Amino acid sequence: MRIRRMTAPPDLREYDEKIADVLRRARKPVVLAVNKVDKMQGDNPDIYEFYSLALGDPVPISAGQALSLGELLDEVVKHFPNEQPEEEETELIKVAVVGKPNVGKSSLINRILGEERLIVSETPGTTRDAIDTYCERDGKPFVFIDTAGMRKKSKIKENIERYSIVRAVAAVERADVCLLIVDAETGVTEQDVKIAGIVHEAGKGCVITVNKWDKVEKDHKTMNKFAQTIDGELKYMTYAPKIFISALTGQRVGKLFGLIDSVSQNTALRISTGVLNETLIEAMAVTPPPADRGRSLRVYYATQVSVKPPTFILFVNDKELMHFAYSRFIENQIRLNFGFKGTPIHFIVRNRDERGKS
Ligand SMILES: Nc1nc2c(ncn2[C@@H]2O[C@H](COP(=O)(O)OP(=O)(O)OP(=O)(O)O)[C@@H](O)[C@H]2O)c(=O)[nH]1
Ligand SMILES: [Mg+2]
Repeated sequence: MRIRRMTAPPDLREYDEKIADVLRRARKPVVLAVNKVDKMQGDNPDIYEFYSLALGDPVPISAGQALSLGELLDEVVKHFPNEQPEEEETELIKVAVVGKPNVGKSSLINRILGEERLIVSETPGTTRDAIDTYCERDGKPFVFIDTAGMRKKSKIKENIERYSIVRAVAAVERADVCLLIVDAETGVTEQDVKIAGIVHEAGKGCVITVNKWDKVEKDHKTMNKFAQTIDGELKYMTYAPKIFISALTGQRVGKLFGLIDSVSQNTALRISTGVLNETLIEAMAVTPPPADRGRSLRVYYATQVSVKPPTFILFVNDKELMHFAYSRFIENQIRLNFGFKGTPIHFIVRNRDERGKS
């Protein structure tokens, strides 16, 4: 806002022109207020000369007599950006499709898109680059990232393959949810365990997607048995939902979206401190921590500090007493009560006297 005195001596007028010049060049909205106009009624021929500043219509005011200040503010407010609450933008869900070579990663994305956009071949190692494809489902935007099949490191001879792996790992880093594609014919292999480890360590949501289900001879028990075997092989990832699909026939491919969406939401789930503590106090009263050389762990207080992945701080009497089995117990209690299907959960354990530090 520029306020100009009504009666300015000639040298000050020159000064006004200089300022007006700067303001015009700044290309910012300007409201030109002409001050010391002590008579608001009727025509005010004196303010016309201020049009020459080329800063728009001058607004006559009197600061001394508090005249027309409301009008001035109205002019100022007209330049404010429209503050209408923005429609909540649906967040893009980034999905990395990972798995060993030839499990059907590119086939699956093609099936999702309903077109043969990505190259599919029986030759393992067909896809070399991570490729992003955008699609919408029920108004929700998704990006699927096709990645190069990850092989055992020892077998990687060529640099080009090593870089494909680096890019696949980078795709995991970028993703909200990973589809870990497992071959129904071969079951979970050592290689799958390694790839699952990468996804888990990265703290990403995961859906275990068993592909080529069309190739398996099955009865009503096959799926459950398969799921149990996966849980046995991928012990640290039992939180991940499993789905049995065929990229070839399209079986259950449509169901992936709902699953991805719910896992993505779970990665960002927040539990209020009150409810969390109530739940933990109750669970720990029923199953107290075991004593270690006469001393028992005490958890005083828990609070969720972040999401993606959901991370909890536990304040305890002595963190040395927090053993794996008991942190597993706490994790299971949290999952039992609040869900978190498909996302890893992290814990930070602190001694109570560390509270407030760092
Ligand atoms: N029977 C059957 N074959 C499939 C299915 N999905 C993929 N295939 C076949 O498996 C082979 C490999 O498929 P791709 O989609 O190229 O596999 P990929 O995981 O992208 O492989 P890389 O890019 O080499 O890592 C192709 O011959 C596909 O036709 C499926 O659900 N059922
Ligand atoms: Mg491929």
